[in-house]
Amino acid sequence: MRLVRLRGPAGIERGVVQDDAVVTNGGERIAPLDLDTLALPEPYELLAPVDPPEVWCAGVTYERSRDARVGESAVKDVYVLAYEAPRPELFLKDAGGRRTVGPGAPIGIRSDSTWNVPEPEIGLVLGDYGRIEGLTIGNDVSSRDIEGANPLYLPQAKVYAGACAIGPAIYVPERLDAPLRIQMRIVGDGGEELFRGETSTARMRRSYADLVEWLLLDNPVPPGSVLLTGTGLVPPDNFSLLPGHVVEIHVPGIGTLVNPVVRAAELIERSASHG
Ligand code: DO4
Ligand code: MG
Repeated sequence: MRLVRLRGPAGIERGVVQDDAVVTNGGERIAPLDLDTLALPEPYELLAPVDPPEVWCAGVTYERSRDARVGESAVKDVYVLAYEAPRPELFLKDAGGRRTVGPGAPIGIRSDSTWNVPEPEIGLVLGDYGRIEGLTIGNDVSSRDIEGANPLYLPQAKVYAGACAIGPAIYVPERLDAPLRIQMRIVGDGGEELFRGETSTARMRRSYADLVEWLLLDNPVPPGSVLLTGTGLVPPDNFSLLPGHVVEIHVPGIGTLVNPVVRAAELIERSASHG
């Protein structure tokens, strides 16, 4: 089952994907829709499938991520230690939804960074008591040069306007432990393919349940929050996102999360001019 959230003439509604349509909670059938991106016809707008009060991220949960951080960082040991330790790396990515966007909306890159990257990750949508209600796709957009300069700069490398995208749907699988393929493509402003790669959650060192248990330990995470579970897909070190690029993250079963790239400062300017 795939659940979506949308804005239409009746306001914000929830719906379920059925064949080639979305059926809203009010019983309205919206078609046609793109079965992959779940883009809806006019005047409907697909939104992030949940409006999370908080977004948390786990880090260095894949060997590929550990190796990338060891390569970039002035302080290499912290990543090896966090990869191997029972306690995972967990950090707060967003609260109040100020930095999180939905499908089709622009993600941001920092003006003080020359090495900006997408991080395609599986997102756990949490209910009461940390129950995993479903899975979505997340993009933990990050600055690798700021992160690599000093681990204490992590919040600046990870938390800024447009640094997180989620969507297009919440997928409720029959079995949570079934491995998922994560594919990412980055396209240039002329439509040329700049990067294509694939990984699988089978390569994750930790289970979803373990990450949630650590996250909720002595920590009142509100229901509806999302936990991104770490990236296992890292573009080559000479690649950096630029305005005009488009990031497409595809997970069979969930769909494709597509987001164009703009300067984070532009997102701040836009929100200021909209009051
Ligand atoms: O401290 C590094 C962050 C790692 C991360 O975000 C990831 O592995 O996805
Ligand atoms: Mg990440």
